[in-house]
Amino acid sequence: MSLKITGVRITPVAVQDPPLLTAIGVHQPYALRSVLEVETDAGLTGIGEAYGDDPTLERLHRAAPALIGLDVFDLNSLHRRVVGALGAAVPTEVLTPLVGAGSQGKAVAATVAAFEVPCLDLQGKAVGRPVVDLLGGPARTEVPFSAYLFYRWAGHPVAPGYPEDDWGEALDPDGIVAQARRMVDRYGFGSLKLKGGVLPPDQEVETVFALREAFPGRPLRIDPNANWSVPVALRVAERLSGVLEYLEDPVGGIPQMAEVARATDLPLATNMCVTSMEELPPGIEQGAVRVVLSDHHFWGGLRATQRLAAVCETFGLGMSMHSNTHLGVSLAAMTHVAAAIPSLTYACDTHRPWQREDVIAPGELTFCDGALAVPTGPGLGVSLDHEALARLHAQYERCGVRRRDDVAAMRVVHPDWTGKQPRFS
Ligand code: GKR
Ligand code: MG
Repeated sequence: MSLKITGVRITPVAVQDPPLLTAIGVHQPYALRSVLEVETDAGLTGIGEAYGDDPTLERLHRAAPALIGLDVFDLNSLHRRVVGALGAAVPTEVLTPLVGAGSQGKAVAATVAAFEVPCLDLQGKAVGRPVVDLLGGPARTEVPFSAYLFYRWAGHPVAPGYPEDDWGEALDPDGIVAQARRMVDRYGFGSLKLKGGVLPPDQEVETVFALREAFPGRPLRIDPNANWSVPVALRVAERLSGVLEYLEDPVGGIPQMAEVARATDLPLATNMCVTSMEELPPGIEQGAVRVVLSDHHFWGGLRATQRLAAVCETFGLGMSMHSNTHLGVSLAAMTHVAAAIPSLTYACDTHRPWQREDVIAPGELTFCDGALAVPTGPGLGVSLDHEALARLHAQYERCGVRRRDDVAAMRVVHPDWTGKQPRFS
């Protein structure tokens, strides 16, 4: 059966996003994603999801024409064609500094990943099997996710009329415990992750203690996205020794992470200092991390995430999964690949509970006891809701946001805000 690409549609969308506070600022009222539809001569269409910021869109549009005629089973050629189309002057800007530094390799990997997922969706649709089966079959039939807790404001400081959510403010331990309670009651999450690097570190430690008291026995994590100096990280690590499942990116850079790692018994995890194949050797040699958070969006796709898993297993590193704001197509892809990696034993991150809008048909992916059942339908096992896609594309056209910029969003309230890191030293 011929299954050659005849067309690619890239639709940028904007989704409402709450005012979640981060190490460098605050989320904008809209987060950007793009939805990919890859058409074939067999009449089948494969779907995928990528970031929707301008640099990503530029890379996707540069690569797309080179994919016409590609057999969707020929994923090695997909890689070669993307490299050829992007050329040496590939824009290397990353979505946010919260996922580490940009590089040419990472830009290529992100572009390959964006098109690999629809190709795998198409392969699955062609043979009538779910993507997890194309990746070697399920090591688990359900994938556990963690509750992703954020300090946050009740509403965005924007023009009246913006439809705020009803989660309310969370700026202290009680607020975060209440948020966690709601996440746990609603979705059943077992592990809890606190996005830190926002308040003075000792206050964030108090929040972790409050979570431990409110949810005894549940695995806890904190992730200040490299907003602490080494001395601050060492002090926090001492206070949280024995309390955390892992400490994520306390400081920036492989040598600094290695310095902290040498001084604590807490496992350090990262989605900032080891985020690409070329960062693995120095990260491993220097002993900077014990857990790598994978993310198929920037590691090069679902198969590259499996290659990452092989390296992690070889060197005794654990694996978890990172998330930015995303929609249901990515959630399906994350679930398939997590299910296919036996050593990915930590509950995965997901921003999904923070989104009220989606591009997939309602009710297709539902958390039950904190986990998602791996879709069993052909391909990704989810389908696009074209009306929703059109609505969210219109929202993209209207909203004017074209890049993620937590610093600019914070300047609306604090005009002198720089977002410079590390803020706490
Ligand atoms: O979306 O605010 C956010 C997150 O902080 C995200 O950008 C990070 O990359 O969740 C991520 C992380 O674990 O570092
Ligand atoms: Mg992180």
